[in-house]
Amino acid sequence: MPPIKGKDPGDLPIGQHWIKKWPVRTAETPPDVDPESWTLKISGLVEKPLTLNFQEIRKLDVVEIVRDFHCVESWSVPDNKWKGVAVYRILELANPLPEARYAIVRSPGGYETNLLLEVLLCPDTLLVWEHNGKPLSWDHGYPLRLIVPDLYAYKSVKWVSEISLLDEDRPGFWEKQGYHRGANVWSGDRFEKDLP
Ligand SMILES: Nc1nc2c(c(=O)[nH]1)N[C@H]1C(S)=C(S)[C@@H](COP(=O)(O)O)O[C@H]1N2
Ligand SMILES: [Mo]
Repeated sequence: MPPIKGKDPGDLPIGQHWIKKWPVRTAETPPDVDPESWTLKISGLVEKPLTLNFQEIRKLDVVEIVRDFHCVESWSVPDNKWKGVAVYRILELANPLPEARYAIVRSPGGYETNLLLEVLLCPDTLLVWEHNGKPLSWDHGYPLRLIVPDLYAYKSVKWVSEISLLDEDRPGFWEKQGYHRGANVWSGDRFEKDLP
């Protein structure tokens, strides 16, 4: 596709191309859950484990960011407006213990990914329910999906139901199959074997 109007060529990470239509990529059977009874559990190495429902999450400070979305398969969707809450806002309610350094983020269907706690604490790491002014569709992770803009999209778990803090790094669904544990798009961290 030709360059997207208003985008600098430097906005595209190495090995990526822009696409217009946002595809759906789901490895598990999507969960069959009513959004109003949706809960998010914060577990593991926290002082106060907690469970919040969708309504309680929406009452936290709502933020909006506009960021590109990059899948490791090489497609990138430009300029997505995400609306949600910063994950750190939720984690600070649970109060992570000093030994917590890693996390596993899970969906009910068994998809999971590992993340550094410091990545979850970045202000741009969000749990979102709106995309470009409309509620996310169920296929894209409604009611709550993670967005980690600078990591490949396999880190952006759809239908997030649990964030568990750990003192060790455990690989998630794609990481067990050789995809990179860190997944930084700007350094092109696609596969573990790329490591020096
Ligand atoms: N729960 C869940 N989240 C997931 C996935 C998945 O299979 N299950 N796939 C990941 C991958 S590989 C990508 S590219 C993006 C795709 O998001 P989309 O389907 O909204 O485009 O979701 C990520 N989050
Ligand atoms: Mo992906």
